[in-house]
Amino acid sequence: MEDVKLFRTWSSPYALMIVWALKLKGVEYETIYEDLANKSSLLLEYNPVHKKVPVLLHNGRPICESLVILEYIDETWNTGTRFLPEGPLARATTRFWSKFNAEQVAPSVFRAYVSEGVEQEEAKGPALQNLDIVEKQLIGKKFFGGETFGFLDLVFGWIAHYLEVFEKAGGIELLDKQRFPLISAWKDNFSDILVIKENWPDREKLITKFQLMREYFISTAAAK
Ligand SMILES: N[C@@H](CCC(=O)N[C@@H](CS)C(=O)NCC(=O)O)C(=O)O
Ligand SMILES: *[C@@H]1O[C@H](CO)[C@@H](O)[C@H](O)[C@H]1NC(C)=O
Ligand SMILES: *[C@@H]1O[C@H](CO)[C@@H](O)[C@H](O)[C@H]1NC(C)=O
Repeated sequence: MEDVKLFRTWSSPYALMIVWALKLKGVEYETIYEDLANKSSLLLEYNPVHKKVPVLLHNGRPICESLVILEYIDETWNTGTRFLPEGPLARATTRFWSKFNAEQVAPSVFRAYVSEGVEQEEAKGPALQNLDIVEKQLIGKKFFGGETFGFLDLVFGWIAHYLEVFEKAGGIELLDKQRFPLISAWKDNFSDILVIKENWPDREKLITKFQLMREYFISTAAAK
């Protein structure tokens, strides 16, 4: 008997990857929605180091950090859909791009969204250059893994929904169809997958949330 619980918030893109992964694997689980302004004692107990969502609880044991959780899910429920490719080299390549997303693509887009004025103009450069690199990864491919959906599609999945939210909430444009034709085509194919499209958080609600978050970041940065 499997006991699976997912600690998440409605808006976290990191937690959404885990929702997709569990649903794609057909794993039954219980959802626990956290209020990050008032974290539950269970969240603090299960993720004492980072105190963040997502946390996966499998038969009472916590697994933290979204990318670690993704690999755990792939190894634990390893029949049917596999997320990681076969073979050490393909896996190393997958982990390389996953790290590039976490360390460069996502932070550079976040900086462009959360800044303003001249600073924002400057921050757009690195974000666009990182997206150029992501674009090149799709040459000749339908998905980041090739013909079939895989680990990197989950990792870059935020680009299909949250990037537009960051653009709207931050008053910037990044994902131009002319400059990024392959990401744009991937976005359509990716968003067409039932499990993906059924679980997007409401776009307008996200924009409102990320606008407020941006105002908060800007006002606290100005106070320093
Ligand atoms: N590196 C973490 C990032 C997760 C993360 O940043 N979660 C945010 C919500 S989107 C959070 O729980 N923040 C709570 C806090 O920082 O206090 C992962 O990949 O799981
Ligand atoms: C914080 O959460 C606890 C339950 O986890 C609840 O009893 C309490 O009212 C909450 N406090 C605020 C300020 O929301
Ligand atoms: C999906 O992928 C195919 C290539 O397999 C591509 O031709 C197409 O433009 C993509 N987008 C949509 C919406 O089908």
